[in-house]
Amino acid sequence: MADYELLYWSAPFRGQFVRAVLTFAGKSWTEGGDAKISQLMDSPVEDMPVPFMGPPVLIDHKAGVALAEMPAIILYLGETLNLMPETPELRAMTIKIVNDANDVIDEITLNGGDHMWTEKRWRKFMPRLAKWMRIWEDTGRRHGLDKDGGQILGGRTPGIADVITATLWTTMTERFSKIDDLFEETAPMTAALCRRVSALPPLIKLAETARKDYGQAYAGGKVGASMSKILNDRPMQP
Ligand SMILES: N[C@@H](CCC(=O)N[C@@H](CS)C(=O)NCC(=O)O)C(=O)O
Repeated sequence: MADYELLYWSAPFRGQFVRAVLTFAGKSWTEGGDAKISQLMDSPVEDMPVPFMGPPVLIDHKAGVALAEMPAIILYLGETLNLMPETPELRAMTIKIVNDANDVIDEITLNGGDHMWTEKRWRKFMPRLAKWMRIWEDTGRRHGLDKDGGQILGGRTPGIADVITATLWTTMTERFSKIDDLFEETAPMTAALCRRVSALPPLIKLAETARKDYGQAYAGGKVGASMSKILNDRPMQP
């Protein structure tokens, strides 16, 4: 039996952070699929594996634990799989980065589709997205990151904060050329870190699986389509 069951839509978006950490830790999981998620969301909260509003939900079969809220899931995996840094400060910084990543993906999907992207909205949002990128770049700079090496929070080898960083930016930059251009220009050290971490064999395989299973999709629904329309000005990776 797989170690875990992940309930997340058939798209990368928020679920990809959980998939990436599981993959990085060498863990196996099954996916419940879209129909099961919809059915659970429609069921009484008393019948849910954990009371939740929206996925991801992770079920750890062996421990008999179910969790929702992406940052809580990442914290649980980090703690139980011994992937968290040693000091309280770096553990807190790791979770800060996870929450920042969650904020960025909410903003880039205009809160899950409250509005659709237009050229005008994108131009207005660009400085704010660049500021997010500078937040990553300066976090790395303060921890000794450079273009040729280092991690976002220091240390000798990549940890959860690096996997979350690479998942956030690589899933977007591979699919949206305007984000890619802005990222390379604004946060070159973080971009280089993302390339190094995304080149780890398990993460290469995960990205290939995502492309095979979800195609060019990043997030579902109409907002996903409006992102593809407005945030791309050159053909992206097949
Ligand atoms: N804060 C939650 C957000 C969960 C969430 O918004 N999930 C989305 C998919 S990414 C969903 O399908 N929500 C359905 C809903 O809220 O009705 C987290 O970090 O996990």
